[in-house]
Amino acid sequence: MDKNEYLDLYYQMVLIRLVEEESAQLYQQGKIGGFLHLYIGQEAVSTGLISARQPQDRVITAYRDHGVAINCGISAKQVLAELLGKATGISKGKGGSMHLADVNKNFWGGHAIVGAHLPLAAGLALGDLYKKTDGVTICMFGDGATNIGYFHEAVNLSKVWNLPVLWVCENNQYGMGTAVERASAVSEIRQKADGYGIPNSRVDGMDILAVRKASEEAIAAVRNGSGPYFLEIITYRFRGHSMGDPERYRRSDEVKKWQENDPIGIFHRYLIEQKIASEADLSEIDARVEKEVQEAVQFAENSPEPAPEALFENIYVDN
Ligand SMILES: Cc1ncc(C[n+]2csc(CCOP(=O)(O)OP(=O)(O)O)c2C)c(N)n1
Ligand SMILES: [Mg+2]
Repeated sequence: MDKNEYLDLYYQMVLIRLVEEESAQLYQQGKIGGFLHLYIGQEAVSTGLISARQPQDRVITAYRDHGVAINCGISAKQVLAELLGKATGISKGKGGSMHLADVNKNFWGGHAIVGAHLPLAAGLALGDLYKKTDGVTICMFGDGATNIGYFHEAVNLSKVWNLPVLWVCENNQYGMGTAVERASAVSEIRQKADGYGIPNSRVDGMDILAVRKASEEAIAAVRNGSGPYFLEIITYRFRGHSMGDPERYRRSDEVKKWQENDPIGIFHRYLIEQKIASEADLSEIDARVEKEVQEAVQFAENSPEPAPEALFENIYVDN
């Protein structure tokens, strides 16, 4: 990677962090309806993973989707406007936090039902196999999703049909208030892939370069026709499951310990220590992101609500 590529990864992670911090404030001001699940702490996962994809590779995820959308090229403006339910949002203000999507950027959403997008990912991958493209479907989901029936059905079928899909489990240690060891029969989630004969590995999700390298290798293997691959990425959500979570299920010293391993801080130190970037380079990015996010908030707040007629639009696909 050249210097600009390193700096771009840093930029994307800081952008996600600030968009999420702003979202939390907007939520507390009552400007965002419904649930809001923040990605703070997990930025290195999607930034490293999606930096390894080619444009023909599809990305699909669950409801913790703001960061994933940004990594797929959706702007902070379009994300924040969507969170505020505005017509200028990426889903025209009708999807909200859990339903960001832009098929033109090969980002297939944001899905609210735990595990339900895994069969969709299998279907997308089947489409690519059928049409003989060399696209890989990258399907991201949480540790909790791996205890759901849909997970097992989709993962099994992916091996039976040798689908070009990369299964990516973001193991952030909890599904709502339930710790992994209380809900999963195996502590290493990747072991579930063994049951379906799918090659798998586990990587530190606080180290963006480790995520990127593992993702590049996994995507290349899938693209080369060897069938599905399963990557477990170890991470932690620094905030509650969603806004308003009293977090009675975990100790504050546990949260603090993980926060000392902040993926942005780790990468910042690495860039300085390796003399890839200077403090001035990184401060310039921090300032640029701050400005970009403030402009995005203004844009979202000043944008119009969807018109009443919009209720009847985007119901059916026009062919
Ligand atoms: C089928 C279904 N069951 C239950 C829920 C309620 N629910 C929402 S998020 C969640 C936890 C999922 O945890 P995980 O997959 O680890 O994702 P994370 O929130 O940690 O990113 C649950 C049980 C749901 N949305 N869908
Ligand atoms: Mg989880």
